[in-house]
Order: sequence, then structure tokens, then C-alpha cells
Amino acid sequence: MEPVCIDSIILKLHDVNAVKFGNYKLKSGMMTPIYIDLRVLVSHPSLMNQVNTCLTSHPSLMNQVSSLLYQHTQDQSLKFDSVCGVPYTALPLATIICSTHLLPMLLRRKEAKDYGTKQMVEGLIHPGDTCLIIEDTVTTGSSVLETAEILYKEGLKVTDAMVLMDREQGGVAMLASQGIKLHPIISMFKLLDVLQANKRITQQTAQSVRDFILDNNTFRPEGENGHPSPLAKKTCKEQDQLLSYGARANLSDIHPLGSKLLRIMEDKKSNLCLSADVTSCAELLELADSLGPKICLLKTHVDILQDFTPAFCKALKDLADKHNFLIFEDRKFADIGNTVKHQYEGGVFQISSWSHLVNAHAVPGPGVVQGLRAVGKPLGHACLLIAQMSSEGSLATGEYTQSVLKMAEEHPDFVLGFICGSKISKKPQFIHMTPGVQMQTGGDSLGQQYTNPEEVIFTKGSDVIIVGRGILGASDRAAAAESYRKAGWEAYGKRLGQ
Ligand code: S5P
Repeated sequence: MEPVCIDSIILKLHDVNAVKFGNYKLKSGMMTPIYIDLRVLVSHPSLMNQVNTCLTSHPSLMNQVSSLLYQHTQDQSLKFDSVCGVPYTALPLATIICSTHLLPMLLRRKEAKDYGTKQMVEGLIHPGDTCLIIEDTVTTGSSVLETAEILYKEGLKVTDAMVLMDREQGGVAMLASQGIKLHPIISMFKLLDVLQANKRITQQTAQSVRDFILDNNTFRPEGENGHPSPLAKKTCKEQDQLLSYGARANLSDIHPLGSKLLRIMEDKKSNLCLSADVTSCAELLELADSLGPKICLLKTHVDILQDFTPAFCKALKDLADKHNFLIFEDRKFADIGNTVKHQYEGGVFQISSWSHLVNAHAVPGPGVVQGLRAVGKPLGHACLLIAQMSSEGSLATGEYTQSVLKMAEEHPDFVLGFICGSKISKKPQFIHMTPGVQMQTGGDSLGQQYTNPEEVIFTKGSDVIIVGRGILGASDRAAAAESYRKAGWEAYGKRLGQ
């Protein structure tokens, strides 16, 4: 392939507004300063209709792109029996390639039909055949993998995938870890070079996009021993687990307090919430001061304090500012909206005046969130919904947990996450916090059940460990807090594949 072809296609893609600069959201939820929108190609019928299969002076753009993709399969001597485009944007590309070169095409459905054959893949399937996947743009590679997994279920093999535009954010490596070789035609850095050289974008824009791409690689390929890490084996559905706390803090639809918490976690290298379940204000303030540097969040049960005074709240807030942690009053609101409003705002404790976060049971229905929101939202506060509990025999399981998830999704402006035993939402803007954490698994005599930090963060995919007696019961509380901080952070590193 002549470099000039690639350059001219890049410029034509820019002409038809398939390359956009600004602030856009990717499928993963990540914000990006560049967006490749190849869907616009189908909005240029003159380009689409013009039948031309070689790169002469005025071939259609769609055909040029298809030709490039096909040409590359020939250059690489790829062997395949059929072609499947990733829905939807790559479908016309696959169609043109197949009709031009008389290749059998397979059509992958996004959802199974609820009538007829219920097939996920349409077309003549010969188990054992090799199918080539065609994609328009790759970021993480998850869409290609999803299509491959559907083809595998039909007994097909997938060894190679062709992509027009590789954003160079880890897709090639991720797919390689799954045994699929991705062949990109245009890389992000090449695209930026061409647009800059042709004065389509400034040097500054090009550089800021390059910086973004370098800072936002979505895949960590290898374990230390050179074998793919367990994460490399994750399916596309688990790819959101690869997002760092810092990257999630930048998501467009994250609650501002959630964003703040994730930044604190990243800055302090701590996903530890101290459950400061002590009964004297002095002891609690001493804990906040001495352990403050190690935690992202301090959880209180203000109603167990024997000597509560409003001055205590002011002192706690000052310590939260001093050590950069958030305060979470574990009030577990569970009444009708009007009542929780008063409980949150008024009474002796005036919780909304000092606590950044509170939590609530979903049992009363959405009114509980709406009541809390009426008070907390104007103050920039947020709440967690209790989706699961650590105690033996808890009723918060199964369908109940799913209903809590739905309630959270319906109130993203006030619910920033969950109290839960494991990750329950695939939306990376929700923060999962897990209580019942100790180094030694087991429990207490009143039904509490413990899981260790690695299990909670790495295996179960939660974000924050909530630790009470594991720290409070230690002879050296600072050393215990440090060991929980370290264990939680190492489990997070392992999750990211570091
Ligand atoms: O399901 C739950 C929810 C919460 S918020 N299980 C819990 O244990 N908690 C709280 O976490 C509980 O009220 C206590 O404050 C803390 C756990 O304390 P530990 O001493 O058992 O670590």
C-alpha cells in the first residue's frame, strides 16, 4: 500500500467530518478529545453508490476504505473462509468487501430475534471455518472480542481482525492476549501527523491528543513472568475493571463527589475506609488525626457516641480537610422521604451539615433517595444504597439487589454507589464499597462475616474496603491501618494488571 493512499484517505475522512476534535464520550464512558465517527460514511450516498474497487483518482470513500482493508488481507496472506463485520458501522464495509470479492459473509446480530430461529449469526455457518472480523474503530478491542465470542459459540475460528482506525489505546495487545491478531490500517499517531502536516489541526491540538492517548492505555499486557496476567484473560464484559480510579474520576457522568473520592484514592494510594466505631468523641478525633493520612474515607456511627456535641462535627470536618478524606455517616436511612429529610437535616446530629456521604436502604422505594436528595444535593453531598449486607442471612440478595441497582441508575445525580459484597454494576461511575473486611476471614458471634482485602478488591471487583475492628482491635492501630491500606492498594494494582 502506498503511503499516499493512507494520507489521502485520512484527509478525506477529515473532510467528511469522520474525525472530530472536542469532548466526546467513548463506549467505555471515558471522555476523549478525539472521536472517530465512521458512521458518517453512510450519509454520503454519492460516495456509497459509486462502484469502484480500485484506488483510481475519484473512487468512493467507502470503496477506498473497503479496498484498503481487503488489500491488507492480501498483503498479509490472511487465510479465511468468511467475513463478519462488527455491528453496525463495519457492516457496510464487510458487505462491500464480500460482494466485490465474492466472499461469503456472516451477519452478527446485536440481539437474538424473539421469533423464528433465534440465531445470533446469520448466514451459512460451517463449524471449523475461519472467519475474518472487520471493524471500523478499535479502542479497547472489546467489541471485536464480543463478536469473536459469538462466532466461537457457532464453532467458528477467529484468528485475525482488520480495523480501519486503531486508537492505539491497548486494543491490539488485548486482542493478542486472546489469540486474535488485529491489523490496523490507520493508527491514531499517523492520523494526527497527517492532519497536522496538512494544517488541518494545530500542533497544540495534535500534542494534546497524543498525550491523552499515551495517558489512557486500557490494557496491561503481561504478568511479571511473561505469561498473560489473569486480567489479560478477562472477557470484554470485565474490561471496565481495567479502568483506574483516576480515569473513572474523569468520566463525564460521574457524581462530582464520586469524582472527588476517586481522586483522593488515587492521590493517597488508598482505598481504605476506616469504620471508626468508637463511643467517645475524643477517641474518634484521635483516630481521624492519626489514621487520616492512610484513608480515603472515614465512616461514623454518630449515634453511638456517648458525648456528642456540635463542636465534634466541626473538629472532624477540620481533620477531614487537613488529611484529605471524606466523611461518611453510616446512618442507613430507611423511612419515607419526608421523614428521612428531617432525620438527615435536623435533630441532634444535623448529619447533612458535616457528612459528605450517607447511606440508605432501598426498602421504602425511591422516596427515600428523593427525600435525602432534597437536602443533600444542594450541599454537594451524595448517598450510597445498601445493595447487599455482610451479615449472615441478609435478605438483601438476588432480585432485591437488582432493584437497588435500578434505583441507583434512576438517581445518578445523588446516588454515587453501593454498599455491597461485590461489584454489582458495570457502570464505572458507580463506586462499590464493601464492609465485613478483615485479614483473617471468618466472623463474629453476631453474624458478621469477613472477607479479606484481596478477595474484595481483586476477585469481587469492589472499590473500597471498609474496615472497623480489624484496625480498632489491633494493639498498634496505625500499623494495622497501614497494612489494610497496603493490602487494598496491592489488590487494586493486581486488578489493573500491574
Ligand atoms: O452490610 C454491612 C453494612 C455496613 S455499613 N455490614 C457492615 O458491617 N456494615 C458496617 O461496617 C457496620 O455497621 C460496621 O460499622 C462496619 C463493619 O465493622 P467491622 O468491625 O465488622 O469491620
